Amino acid sequence: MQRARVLSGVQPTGALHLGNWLGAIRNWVHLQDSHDTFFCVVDLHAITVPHEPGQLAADTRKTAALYLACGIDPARSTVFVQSHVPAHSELAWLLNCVTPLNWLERMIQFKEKAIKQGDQVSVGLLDYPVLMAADILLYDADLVPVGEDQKQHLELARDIAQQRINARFGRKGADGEPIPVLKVPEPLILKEGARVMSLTDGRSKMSKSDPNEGSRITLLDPPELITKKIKRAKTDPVMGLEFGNPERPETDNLLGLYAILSGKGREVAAAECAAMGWGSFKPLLAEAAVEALRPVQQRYAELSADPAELDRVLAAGRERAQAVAQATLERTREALGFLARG
Ligand code: AQP
Repeated sequence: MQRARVLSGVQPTGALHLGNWLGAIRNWVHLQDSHDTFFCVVDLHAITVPHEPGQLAADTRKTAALYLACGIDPARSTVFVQSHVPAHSELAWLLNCVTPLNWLERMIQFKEKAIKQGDQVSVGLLDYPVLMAADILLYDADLVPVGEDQKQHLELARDIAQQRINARFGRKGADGEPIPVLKVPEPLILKEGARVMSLTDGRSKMSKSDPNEGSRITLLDPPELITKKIKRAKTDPVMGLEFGNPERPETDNLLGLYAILSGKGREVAAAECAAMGWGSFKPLLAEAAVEALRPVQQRYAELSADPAELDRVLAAGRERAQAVAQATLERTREALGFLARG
């Protein structure tokens, strides 16, 4: 039986952190066993906010190398760079022309990011969810792993596919049943979808774009830096660590990180740390983080020493992705009535 196809990606907007790993990439690694997996580095999304041209290519390579270092296996997954497959931009244009503007104006992430940018906000930022719809729909993805923050965007992708393309441009088969142009994807809500919060504020998520580097642990931070960041992480004056106390978001976050990074799980970690003070807990968490990241950093160093290997992986991924994406694009062009390219 054919495996359900999954597509996901991360923007190369800076160094990947524990949130990207525990909330996304670590789950992708498990999905490889059971699904047909496509993972891209979404570099076209990275320029929807101001970016540094001298940094983009290096960050794109780094993100792809980190996918592999975290356990994404190119023999089982298609790993590629979004902008290497031009069909993403082309399908995004076709979808733009059928997507009502007010669907985009109500996207929460746009409103939040637009506030930060004031007059400088680009059309690209508004259009981000349409490009994301193109990313997903091009690969006939059955499932898209989504965190809380991306649910609204996936819903939009579903509405564009169903209401704006299939309902308007789909044909009927000989049996009278509609033949969809685009596959309507389902969200994949992961049981272990960890949401990692900032080290300096337990109520906001750990993020690449937070100007305070101390708010996140990146996957390539050396052990001394990890220890330093954890030492400085915000805590509270209460003795003993616990889960689920809304008054203690930082405690919940740090204990949650310890449970995952130590491999002990929530129950064991909570029992171990129930009476512990911060002075004992923080070195324990630092040790767990350093040990969990050690194999990722080792593999990353190996990959960095052999750039040709990453080039080969991305070239092969591009070829596989291109074949699937182009077929969907041509199907959509035909449904919309374009002259065939011959
Ligand atoms: N703190 C987090 N906890 C759990 N999951 C997270 N993800 C991001 N931050 C956390 C998940 O990582 C994937 C890729 O994210 P992205 O880089 O495409 O964009 P993002 O969600 O906007 O991540 P950042 O770090 O906050 O980036 P910037 O600062 O550039 O916007 C997604 O699956 C996301 O859920």
